[in-house]
Amino acid sequence: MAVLEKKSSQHSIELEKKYGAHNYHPLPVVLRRGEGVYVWDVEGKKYYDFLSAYSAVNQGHCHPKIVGAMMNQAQTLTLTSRAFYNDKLGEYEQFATGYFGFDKLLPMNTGAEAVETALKVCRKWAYEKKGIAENEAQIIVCENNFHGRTTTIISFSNDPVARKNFGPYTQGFIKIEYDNLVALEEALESNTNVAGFLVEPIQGEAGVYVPSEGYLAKAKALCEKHNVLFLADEVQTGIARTGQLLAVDYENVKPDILILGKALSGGAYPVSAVLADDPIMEVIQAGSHGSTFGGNPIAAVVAMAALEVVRDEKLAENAFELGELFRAELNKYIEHSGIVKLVRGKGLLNAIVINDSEESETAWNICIALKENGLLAKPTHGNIIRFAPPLVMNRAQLLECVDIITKTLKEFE
Ligand code: IF1
Repeated sequence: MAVLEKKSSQHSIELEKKYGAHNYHPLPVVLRRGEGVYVWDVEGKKYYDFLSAYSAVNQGHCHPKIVGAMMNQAQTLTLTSRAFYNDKLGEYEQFATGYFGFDKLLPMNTGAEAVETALKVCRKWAYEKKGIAENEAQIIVCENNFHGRTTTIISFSNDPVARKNFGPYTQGFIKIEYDNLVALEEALESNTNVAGFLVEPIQGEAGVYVPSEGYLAKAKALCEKHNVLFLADEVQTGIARTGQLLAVDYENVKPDILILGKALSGGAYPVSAVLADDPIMEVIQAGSHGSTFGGNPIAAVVAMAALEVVRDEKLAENAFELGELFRAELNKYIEHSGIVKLVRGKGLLNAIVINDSEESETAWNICIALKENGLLAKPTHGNIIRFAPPLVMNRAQLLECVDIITKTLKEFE
């Protein structure tokens, strides 16, 4: 029997290069274990995880309560499809609708599926409740949005790499500038067929753009005035990431349609959801939407456990406090820095902007150096690095990470 070769990092990288589609350019690190705020590579080196799988692992890697729920259900009943009922979905829907304050939940699996579902619900509501002529509905979206990778979603993206050669593109979207209420009002007043406004409460991929104070509340009010649905994509900003349960909570905005994903499962399993009240969700009747895995019993118990962890471990409060500390500590460094222009974000969704071009390699090189120093982060653009650790981090760990980050940045001064 072949001696089990110790699988080196290089071996794993070469396998992916040879047998996997090259749809990512990962940082050259191969992870094999995660626990809480830490991950370990194949060679046993330990890192702080400052990406949290793009804010999916808010509850920390392999949280025992979440993994325990998943393992127990996996040995009992994994999937029935929705052709039959299962004994966990109704319980989860009752729990989650109460948790977020909506009448109904439509269960899906990935964030993009939930965004697509929300777009379908919005259009169907526009035709059947608002009375817009069929196939005429328009949905307003923001420049530099990121809502997923399906053909319809990239149809309203302005990222050339995400769009190129994937046409023909889905119609029915109006793009406006983010954080611009005048542009939103103009779009609402000059188009009678607007069904909805889809927005990220903080634009994550664009570089953690936090909109002006009051933007979300005023945008919701404009939508109400024009009988247009407000769709909040909280796939990345939700589940306590920004220091509130939802980023829209900072402005006491209740979306007409709420889109959740990622940390809804704590990163243990693909779970996403669309929540709305009855007057909107009732447009969905049997046969008009579905998914093989949507609402499966594992997803249901994992999501309930993940949400209980957020509540019981007060992760939103922790994210708020540690976020304030993180930005305050980084700003002390930035005052004397020649390369970092600013730090921005809310809670533990933050980014630093390097004074270099979007096309530069600087942010990447800094992330390589951070890796060498025991912290994993990834640039969103050539000059922006996102910092998003698991929300279970404690103050001492955060301060140690600030030291690693500032020490590494000084190497580039
Ligand atoms: C990639 C970005 C982050 C999202 C928002 C929906 C989705 C996402 C606000 C779709 C997903 C992921 C996708 C992943 C990298 C990551 C990402 F860089 F792509 F933009 F987080 F910022 N709405 N974001 O952020 O959810 O279908 O992936 O479950 O595609 O490279 P998904």
